[in-house]
Amino acid sequence: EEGRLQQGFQDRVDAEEKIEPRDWMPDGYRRTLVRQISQHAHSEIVGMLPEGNWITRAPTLRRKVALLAKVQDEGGHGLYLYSAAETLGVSRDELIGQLLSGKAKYSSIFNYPTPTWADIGAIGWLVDGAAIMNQVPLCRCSYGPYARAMVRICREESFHQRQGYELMLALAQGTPEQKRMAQDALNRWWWPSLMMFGPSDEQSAHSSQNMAWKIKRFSNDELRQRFVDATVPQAEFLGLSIPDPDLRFNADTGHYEFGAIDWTEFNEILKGNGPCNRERIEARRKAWDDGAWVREAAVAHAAKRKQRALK
Ligand code: FAQ
Repeated sequence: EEGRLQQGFQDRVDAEEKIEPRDWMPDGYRRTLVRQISQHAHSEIVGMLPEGNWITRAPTLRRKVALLAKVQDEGGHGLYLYSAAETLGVSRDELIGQLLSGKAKYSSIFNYPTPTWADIGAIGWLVDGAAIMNQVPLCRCSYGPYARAMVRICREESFHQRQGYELMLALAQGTPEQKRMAQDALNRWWWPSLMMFGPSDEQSAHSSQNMAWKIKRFSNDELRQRFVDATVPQAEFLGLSIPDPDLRFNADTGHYEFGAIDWTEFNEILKGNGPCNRERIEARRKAWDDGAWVREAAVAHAAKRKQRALK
């Protein structure tokens, strides 16, 4: 019976049918989706912190409005993604508990600091750029609720990426000091952005199964290469240099070759030892505790309305 269900499930996936919440699915498929979607949701929510740091200090009203909208979009993405994860039978409280206890991961990239205004440009350009590269294929993910959430998220990420690139362009064409600031931000965000795509294909534990289930459509290394190929010409247009002495274009393959990634740094961040890991979790804990009265009030209000409706 189990074997027949498994086969029927895989046939549907192979036929590009969407799997919906009430459909039968293997336990492993459910588990990996809860893991990935909740990690993605946590990333959006923790990802509001590095940029939120600059909302009160944006240099102009125009920049402030754009940044405020971007950070608000990230909050929205987190909420859709928690809802998508809830369709798999976990509660939001449980997922948030896993983030706050350190059991659940969120993207390594959000454990780096944002000391200058140019970091806001670099995050939009590189971090959202990498996010789009990884997330556009997720719009075709076999799990319906996740795939549908990704469509709107990718449209918004695309606005975020342009906002960041335009900010970098303004700095790169500004005073020598502004240009130095832009270069410094690129130097600090380049390698962490490449790490966002996850471990190399040989090290990636989940890739082959996730590709068979059509959760993932491309491997970590394939997407990382596409990102490098798309981004190097953008850096050239800005007149900035990529901090990689080994970077070169291979005319035979049509791809850029790049230097070795420091996986020790990546693994340390995953273990909780990055520059801002503790600060990020502390900020989320405080937000959760400070929000307790809102959750209690919402529950009390819902109970009162129900009472009134019964009368
Ligand atoms: N950071 O076997 P794989 C955003 C973990 S964009 C931390 O290759 P998989 C938008 C992985 O979970 C960022 N951990 O795993 C934004 C696994 O650990 P586990 C979020 C990482 O799932 C922009 C282990 O390593 N985007 O938020 C990372 O097949 C600007 C082995 O890895 C998504 O989450 C990492 N970078 O592939 C917001 C996209 N990489 O769970 C604000 C959806 C890997 O076994 C501002 N996720 N790990 O303990 C995915 O596409 C996949 O989950 C991958 C990893 C590609 C991240």
